[in-house]
Amino acid sequence: MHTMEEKIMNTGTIRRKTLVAFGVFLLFIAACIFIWRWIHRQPNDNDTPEPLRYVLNNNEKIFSGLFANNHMARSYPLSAAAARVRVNGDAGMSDNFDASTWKLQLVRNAGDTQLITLDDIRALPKTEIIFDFKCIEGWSQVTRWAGVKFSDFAAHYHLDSQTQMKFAGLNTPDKEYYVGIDMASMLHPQTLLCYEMNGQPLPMNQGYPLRLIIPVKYGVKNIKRIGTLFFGNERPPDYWYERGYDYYGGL
Ligand SMILES: Nc1nc2c(c(=O)[nH]1)N[C@H]1C(S)=C(S)[C@@H](COP(=O)(O)O)O[C@H]1N2
Ligand SMILES: [Mo]
Repeated sequence: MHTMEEKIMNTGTIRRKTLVAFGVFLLFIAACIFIWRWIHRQPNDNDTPEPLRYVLNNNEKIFSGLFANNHMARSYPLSAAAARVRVNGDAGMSDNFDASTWKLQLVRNAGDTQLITLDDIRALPKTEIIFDFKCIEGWSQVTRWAGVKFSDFAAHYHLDSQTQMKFAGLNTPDKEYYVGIDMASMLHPQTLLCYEMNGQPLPMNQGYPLRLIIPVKYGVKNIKRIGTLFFGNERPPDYWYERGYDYYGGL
């Protein structure tokens, strides 16, 4: 049996505990506001406050370290491939593009650009892949693509010194969209210079005549309508990196 006194004491204890809990909560909120303000008062690197950029750069180190060419993206049976493939992103996909005069500009060295036709590329060994294409916006879709492995292309065109470099850069013909890819990912056996989707030539809005399909990266790196391909040891400019995403965009 509780006496009246005990009950009053218990109510007091409860009230005190509630006040302490509420005080801790207020302190927590204040700390969050303080940290948030501090982050935003820091200098920016590439539009991202430095503390956040620091986290992104460290993620990059971890993921580029983990990455190896023996890690394969899962492939799927033909029956899993979507018939209606989602279209996303139209930077560099201007209407006034003249497909009839398109040639891939392969910059072998500064001032040494080789022009390559779609027929040249189609003549190389063809590889097909069905994989889960993942966009950073949160959707994914199992889709079917075909083209030449970049590694086969590089062997055919004797890009030996070029593939010793750290990065490949790819731009649309109008230079409105551009990506930089680390060479290990470029040479990955699932990375394609792709000219077919679902057994048909690429649709215009999906990058006709040639796009990159790189299953070890998020959608952003799968540049549609490649105009120029070049190589270097410095990171080439990258459209979504400039908008705050991590450079490697790996999965
Ligand atoms: N030229 C170009 N390529 C691009 C983009 C773009 O805006 N322009 N968007 C990227 C993004 S964010 C995604 S998810 C994929 C979408 O490819 P899809 O339209 O074939 O689905 O293309 C990538 N390649
Ligand atoms: Mo995307």
